[in-house]
Amino acid sequence: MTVLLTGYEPFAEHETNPSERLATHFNGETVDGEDVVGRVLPVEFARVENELLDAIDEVRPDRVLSAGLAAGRSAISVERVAINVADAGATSDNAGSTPHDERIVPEGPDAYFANVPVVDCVETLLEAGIPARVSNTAGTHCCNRALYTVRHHTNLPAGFVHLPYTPAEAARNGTTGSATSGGSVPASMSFDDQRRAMESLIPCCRDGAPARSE
Ligand code: PCA
Repeated sequence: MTVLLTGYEPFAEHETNPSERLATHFNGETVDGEDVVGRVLPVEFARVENELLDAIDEVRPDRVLSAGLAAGRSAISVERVAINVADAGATSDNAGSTPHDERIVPEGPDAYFANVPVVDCVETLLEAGIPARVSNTAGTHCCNRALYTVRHHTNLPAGFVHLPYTPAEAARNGTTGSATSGGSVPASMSFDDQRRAMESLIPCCRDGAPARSE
C-alpha cells in the first residue's frame, strides 16, 4: 500500500510551511506497513491541479493525504469538505494570482466530502494526546483546491489536514502588540507533535480508528 503525502511550499509572509517539512520528512519512509511518497506542491492556483494529478499518475497511490498550513489554528484540523470555490481573499498565491469568487471546476459539484474516516482520525489524534478537531471548512485557497481536485478527478480515498504554525514561525509571524509589554503570539504545535500526528493519520486513513480494548 502506498500513500501520497503532499505538503505545500511556504507562501505569503510565512518563511516555512510545516506541511512541506512533513512531506519531505516522510518521503521514502514506511509507516505501519504503508509506503509514503512525499511531494511538495506549489502554492499557485494555476498549478496545484496539474502537479497533484501528475504526482498521482506517477506514484499510483492507494490513497492521498494532503496537508497545509492554517496560520493561527491551535489544533490539527481534519477537513471534512472541499468546496467548488477559488478565492484568494487577501492572500495572493506565490505567482501573484488572486482569484475572486471563482469556481474550481465550472460545471463541477458544489462540494465533495473527504472520503477518509475524518472523525476516527480526530479521535485517534486526541487519544495520542495531540490537539485535533474536525474542521468544516478548508477555506477557498490552494488547500481546499487540492482536496477538491483529488475527489473530482479520481476515485482514491482523499483526506486533508490543516496544520498549526510551528513555534518558530509563530514567534516570527502574527504577533500582536509589543513583545516587551504584553501582546500575544498565535497558537503553534511542535514539529515533533505534528510528525507524531502524521504517524497516526497515515494508518487511520486506511483503517479508521484502532479497535478500543474496553
Ligand atoms: N495553506 C494554504 C495554501 C497553502 C498552505 O499551506 C491554504 O490553507 O489554502
